[in-house]
Amino acid sequence: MSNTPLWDSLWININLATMTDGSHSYGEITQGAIAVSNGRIAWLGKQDTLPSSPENCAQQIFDGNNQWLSPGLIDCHTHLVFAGNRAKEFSLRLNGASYQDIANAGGGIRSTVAATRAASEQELLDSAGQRLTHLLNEGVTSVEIKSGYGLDTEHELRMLRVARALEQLHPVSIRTTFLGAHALPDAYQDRPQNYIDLVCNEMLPAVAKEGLADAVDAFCETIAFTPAQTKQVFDAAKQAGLPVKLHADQLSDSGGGMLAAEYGALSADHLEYTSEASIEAMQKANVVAVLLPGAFYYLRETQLPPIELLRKHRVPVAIATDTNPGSSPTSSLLLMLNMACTLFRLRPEEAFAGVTVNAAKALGLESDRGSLAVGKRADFALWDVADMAELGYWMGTNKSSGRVKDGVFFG
Ligand code: DI6
Ligand code: FE
Repeated sequence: MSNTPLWDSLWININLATMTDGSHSYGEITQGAIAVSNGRIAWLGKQDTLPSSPENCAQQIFDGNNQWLSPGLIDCHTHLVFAGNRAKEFSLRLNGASYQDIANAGGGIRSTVAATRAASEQELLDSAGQRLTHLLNEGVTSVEIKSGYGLDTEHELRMLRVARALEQLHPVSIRTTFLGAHALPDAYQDRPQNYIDLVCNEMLPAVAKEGLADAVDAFCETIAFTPAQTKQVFDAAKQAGLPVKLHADQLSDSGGGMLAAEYGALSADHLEYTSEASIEAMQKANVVAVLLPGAFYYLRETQLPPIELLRKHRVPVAIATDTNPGSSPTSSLLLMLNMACTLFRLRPEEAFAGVTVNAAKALGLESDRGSLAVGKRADFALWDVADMAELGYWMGTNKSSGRVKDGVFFG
C-alpha cells in the first residue's frame, strides 16, 4: 500500500525555540521535529511523538543535526532605504559636535534627504538590497521599512515603492511605514505647519490611495515635530484607515509614549525618556515598546530606557536595528541582541522575544508569525549553537546556519 505523506517537509533532530511563552523562556522543545505544509507549520513536538516514521510523514526530510530552530527573526523598525552615508558627521561628532548640533546646522536627516532624492531608483534598490541581504544572512525573515528621506510627495512615494519592490527581489516579507513627518525639509524650514498640512492633506492620502503603506509613523521630538503636529498626522492616518507607530521620547520626554497610547499605536519606539505614567498608558492600550540599542550606542546616550518599569507594567518589549545612516548605521540584528543584553541588561530570552514574538506584535502580525505554532507561517531561522543564549553572547559573530521562508529552505 502506498502512503501519501502527511506533510511537504519535516525537520528532525532539531531543538525548537517556539517563543510561545512570551519573554519568559524560549519555549524549548528539545529533540523535536517540525513539519511544514503549504508554507505553514503543520505539526511540531517531540520527535518521538511523530505519528509515524519520518519517511512516512513527509516528502522531504531535513536533518537538523541537533542545532536550534527558532521563528525567523523580525526587524520591526528600520530606515533601510536611503542613499549615501554620514561618515563625515561621524567625524564631526568625534570632534565635539552633537547629533542635535548637526541636525540644527542643516546636516543630519536633511543631508540624507538630499542624497536620497538625487539617487536613482536602481541605486536605492541596490544599496538597500545589500543591507537587506546582511539581515537575511542573520536569520531575518520579516523587515519593516520606513520612508522619511524623501519629504515631498514624489520622493516619499518612491521610497515606499522601492521598499515594496525589495520583497519581489529577495525572499523576505516587507512591511512599509510612511514617515513623512520625519524632519522638516529645507523648503519648509520656517513654516512647519505648512509641511504638516502637506503630509496630512497630500502625501498621506496619496500613499493610502496607492496602498503603499501598512502603517504611519512620526518623529515626535524637540528637533522634529511637536505632540500637536504628531496628533494631526495620527488623525489623518486614522482617516485613511492606517495604524500608527511613533518615534517617542528618544532625546527628551515629549509625552510621546502617552500620545502613542492615546491613539492605540502598534508601538512606541526608542523611549529612553518615557515616564511611568506613559508606560502605564501604553500597557492599557496594548502598545509594544520597541527599544533600539544601536541608536543608544551610536549616539552615546546615557539615559537608559526604563526597562524595570516596562517589566513591572508588563509592556511587551521588542528590539530592532533602526538601520539608518545617522543614528544607527548597522544591518545586524544579532548585534542588537548583544547590545540589548549588555547595554539594556535584558535577559537573553527577553531580548530574543524582542526580535520574534514581540517584534511581530509591533507590526500587528502576531497571529501569523513570531512564534512556532501550528498554522503560523513557516518562517524559521536555524542556529549552529548549543545554547540559545549564544545568540546574544557572541559579538559581531553570525551563528545562523540557514533560513526557511514560507516553507522554502535557504541554506
Ligand atoms: N530617529 C532616529 O534615530 C532616526 N530617525 C529618527 O526619527 C535618525 C535618522 C537619521 O539621523 O538619519
Ligand atoms: Fe528610527
